[in-house]
Amino acid sequence: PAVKLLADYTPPPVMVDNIDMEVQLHETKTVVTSVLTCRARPGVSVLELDMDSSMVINTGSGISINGAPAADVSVSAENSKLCIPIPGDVSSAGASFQVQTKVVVNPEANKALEGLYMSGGNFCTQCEAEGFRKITPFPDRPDVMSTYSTVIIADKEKYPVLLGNGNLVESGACENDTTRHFAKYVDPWPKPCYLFALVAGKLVYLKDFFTTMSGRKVALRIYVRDGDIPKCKHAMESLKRSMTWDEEKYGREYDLDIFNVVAVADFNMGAMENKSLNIFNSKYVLASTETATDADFISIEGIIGHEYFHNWTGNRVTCRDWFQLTLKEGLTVFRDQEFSADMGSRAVTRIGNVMRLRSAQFPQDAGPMAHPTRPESYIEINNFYTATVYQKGAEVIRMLYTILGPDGFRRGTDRYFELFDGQAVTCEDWIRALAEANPDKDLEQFKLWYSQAGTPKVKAVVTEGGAGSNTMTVHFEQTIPPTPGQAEKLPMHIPIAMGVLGPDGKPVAFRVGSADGEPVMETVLDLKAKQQTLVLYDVPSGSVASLLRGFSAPVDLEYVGITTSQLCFIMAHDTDSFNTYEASQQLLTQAILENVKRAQAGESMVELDEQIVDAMKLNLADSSLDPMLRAYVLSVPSEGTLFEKVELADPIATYRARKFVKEQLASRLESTLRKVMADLEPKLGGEYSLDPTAMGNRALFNASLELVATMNAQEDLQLCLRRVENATNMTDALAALSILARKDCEESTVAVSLFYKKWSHDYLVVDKWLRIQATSAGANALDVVKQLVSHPAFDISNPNNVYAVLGGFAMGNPYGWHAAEPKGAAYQFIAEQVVRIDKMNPQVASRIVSCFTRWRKFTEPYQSLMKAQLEFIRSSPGISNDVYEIVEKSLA
Ligand code: BAL
Ligand code: ZN
Repeated sequence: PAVKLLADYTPPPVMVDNIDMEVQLHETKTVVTSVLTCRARPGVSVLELDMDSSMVINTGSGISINGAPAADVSVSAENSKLCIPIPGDVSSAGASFQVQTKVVVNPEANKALEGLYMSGGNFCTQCEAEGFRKITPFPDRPDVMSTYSTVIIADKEKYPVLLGNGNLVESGACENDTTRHFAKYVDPWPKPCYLFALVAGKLVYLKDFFTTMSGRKVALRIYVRDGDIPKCKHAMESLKRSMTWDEEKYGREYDLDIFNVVAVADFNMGAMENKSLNIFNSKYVLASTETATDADFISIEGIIGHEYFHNWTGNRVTCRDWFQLTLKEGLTVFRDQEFSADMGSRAVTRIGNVMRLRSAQFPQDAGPMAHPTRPESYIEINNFYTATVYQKGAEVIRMLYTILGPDGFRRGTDRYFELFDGQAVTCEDWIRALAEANPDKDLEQFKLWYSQAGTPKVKAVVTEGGAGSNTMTVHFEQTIPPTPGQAEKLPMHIPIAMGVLGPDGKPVAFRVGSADGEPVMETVLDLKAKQQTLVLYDVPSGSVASLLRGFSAPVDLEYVGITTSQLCFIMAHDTDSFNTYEASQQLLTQAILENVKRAQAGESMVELDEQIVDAMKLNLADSSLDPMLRAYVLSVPSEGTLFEKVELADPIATYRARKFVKEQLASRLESTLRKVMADLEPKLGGEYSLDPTAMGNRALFNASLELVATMNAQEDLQLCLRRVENATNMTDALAALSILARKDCEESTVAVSLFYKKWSHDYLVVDKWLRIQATSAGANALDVVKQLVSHPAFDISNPNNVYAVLGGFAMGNPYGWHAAEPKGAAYQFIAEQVVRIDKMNPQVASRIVSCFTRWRKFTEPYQSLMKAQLEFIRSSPGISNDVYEIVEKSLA
């Protein structure tokens, strides 16, 4: 397959200023007629339109130019381009000309869920990145921006609701066929074709409205299946909050009369920001207390916000080419993270962001799929909707925010919209706008974050001045590890936020750079050189530096020589909640890794240091702290995070050591944990609330219960079972189910079966039930997963089901996945499923095959057995470009 290169970019030979579409919807034969108003660059004599081999096109009579049949039309060898010669008189001097095409597509046969397809008996679309070419021939690239008018025509009975982009201008019955009706939508804002969408079906809606800051009234509707309206309230409230937030924080107002959200059950990704017609995976819309967890409510708010925020960062200002994907995604993730922080608890939101970055992006940055936030080459762009482009991309924006400050950043975004509204631009354009608005800042070196892959490693050595000197010296050294295609790296611009805790634990006011500088409580060092030293003055002897506060840069910080007692001190006293959490994670990581070595050497494990136990107790018992933070501090680092800390990971030894430390925490903290649970118990009843404290209380209770349940006391297992049965909210029920599902006991079997019985009518809850089993089962996980795959509730063509069971197993259950017997049996099973799914849905297959990417990370025999499955997949006939790219890069 062809490799596409950023360096090969050339501007579009033909622009399409407007497209008029008529879509005659039929399940197996939808007829799409499009009229493109084009302008060709001088010298361009052939109009090349992207198309897809799945469409039927009559090159003889199906195409005309300015009303006359087009001559000598051809379809390229691989059926991917429609080539229409432009008669000389038509294209002269850049004049507009109109090209009409007519094609037939088959939505029912479309199981790839890209282009026009059917979900639950309704028509819907997904065009990003390159799905529009499956609907109609078009220059399918984001730098071709057009206005759209779309006439959607369908059977009136079966598809009473017809939705398109822009404003509804006309609708009614079809004159020539009374069984059909139509709706015409006009979208006046030029947009790239990846933002095209249509929906037709039997849907009901929740309606509301929003008055924009200039006083325009916007009709808001969330469309769902019959019966689901009561589950839309949270999404609607989130949408209104998003609209207000974008006005207040960025001065961005919504620009059409309607804004629709549609929930569909079959969707490859989370949601899609199509202009005025966001289409969502239903799991990110539908929520009720009984069926959705606190985490679901938070995700819904964040994703509703994310898609809405794209209206400006993505839609009005879009990407020049797909290499620039992070321009819209990194920025929009940063915006949704800040929105969530403003709506809930900032500290807790930040910890969640970083957990996600570390669990998904750090491994990617350290493996064969490592790529810069702006990749320079790809085979299949769908493979680059990655944690690097999204999560690291958001960290890049956050660092800019830190460097420029809130006002400077806002001046920069204002300038960005002012310069580029209605255009398709690049990451350089973004930096240029920020720099123009902040002439005192130099962002040249910062741009390396867009081109250099790999997680920078920052070593920090802190030394105190001699007695009485009251100085603290912090020496930093940065290195950026080699990544595929990038052996050597230049030093990056890394903002390091830091503060100092005095010997009494209180924050210290210190001076930076000279003894007569202004006293500050916190400073941000611009680390730009490979090695750099910072001297702090007025620092009392015995102070401790708190480095990389708020995780101010996406780096791997090694705080050289920090002692267990200093980490415990930070945990107890730091005013930066992130570093409180971070200290706890470092302590637990060290304890686990020490025991991994022992497990590998066949030695008995060492107990948890008393200081750590005391620090944990202190945190746990401090009811003045945010309960969610207390729960996070108590969380034991995931196996995935632990694998990243060693050269070669032994998954079984890691599992045992982690389990041992978890049991240690449980037994050594037992009385405190039980007291916390008893204190929380009365606060948990009453009306369900999404207030951060209420959510924190639930999280802390459930985290405590999970720990005490590691001791398998009958009363705790019974308590879990009762909670699965009787909890009045899904957060508590699911937490209890996940505790039991990990165990081999009577209560576990009963809980799993009664949960299904209770919820078998709700496909989103069943999806949770599938995932919990796939992620929780132990050494017998492969058998469990095989049973789930043949369970009537599992549908292999539904992406959510596949992500839950196969993804949950291969990427969310390291022990079950690696421990399956005979060794490698799980790898083989998943490889076979990947090949099977790839024939239907390459995007989903390619996400699952990523479970093999880090094969080199593991000790033998795991690595060879994983590699063998990659080779099996590569040799399977007819694999998609999507899967091929991941497999090939993994094996390279
Ligand atoms: N643009 C694809 C889905 C999202 O990131 O919003
Ligand atoms: Zn996005």
